[in-house]
Amino acid sequence: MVSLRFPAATFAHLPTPPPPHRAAIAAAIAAAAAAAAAAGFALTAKSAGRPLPRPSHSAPLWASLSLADSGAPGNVEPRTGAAFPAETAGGRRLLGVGLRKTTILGLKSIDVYAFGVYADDSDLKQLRDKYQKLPISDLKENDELINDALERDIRMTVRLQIVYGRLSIGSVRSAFEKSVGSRLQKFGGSDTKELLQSFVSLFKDEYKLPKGSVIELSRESNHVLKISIEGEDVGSIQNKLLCQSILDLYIGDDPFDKNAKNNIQGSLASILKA
Ligand code: DAO
Ligand code: DAO
Repeated sequence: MVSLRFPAATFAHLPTPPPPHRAAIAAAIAAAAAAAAAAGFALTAKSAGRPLPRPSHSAPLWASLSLADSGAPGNVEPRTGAAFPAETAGGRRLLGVGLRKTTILGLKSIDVYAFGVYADDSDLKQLRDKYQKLPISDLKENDELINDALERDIRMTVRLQIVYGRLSIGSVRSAFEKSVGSRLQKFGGSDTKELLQSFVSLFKDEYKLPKGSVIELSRESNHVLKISIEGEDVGSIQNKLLCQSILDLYIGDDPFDKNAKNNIQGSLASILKA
């Protein structure tokens, strides 16, 4: 049985006439709230009156996260130059960065987004009792360690920076149905179609994801998946399977970027041995 709930979706009143992209997000969030209500989820749209953060792409691409801001050189995804902060706002530590590509029309390869995977150090310590005794070389290859990271109540964030300049919401929906859908089936079996459909129906056409946009997919305590676009919460859902399925795309056994997965697992191993 899958439980689906949207405890909070946030949109803020804008203090000044907003850039078109942000206005579209606010409108889309309102529409998503209505859709969720119609579909029977508990979703509360709270008009907080707090100013929205500055859109990062009003500056040139990547300028808001310069190398100087983001610490060690390992924080730049080398093929795209996308820079990732060493920590998220919530203090989660960067474990590794990578690239999500796809092919269009069966032949042309495109870079869709760069990503960084983060985890909460204190939550990772749950895994120490089980793994600290193993040599680091084992931990770097240990599939059970990854399964535990995917399944346990460990706060993690995947931060996406859009690289592809012509991303439509329709293509995000169908990519999500395919990638996340296959993982939901892998972990959850048959009754996951409805969960997936309800979830992707919240990705409204009004959202815009221009090059440079930052999306965060966060697993909060108790398996709550929280999504934000440009620092604004767009909704959350408590669902263990969905959290696990999304993280599996990046660190599971058939990841988008194998090299990134190896680096992430290497960082996990070092943290557990420290
Ligand atoms: O323009 O036809 C096209 C190709 C678009 C490919 C899109 C892949 C989308 C991947 C998900 C992005 C999630 C932010
Ligand atoms: O790369 O296949 C993939 C999965 C990417 C997950 C992207 C989730 C995007 C959620 C925000 C959409 C808002 C329109």
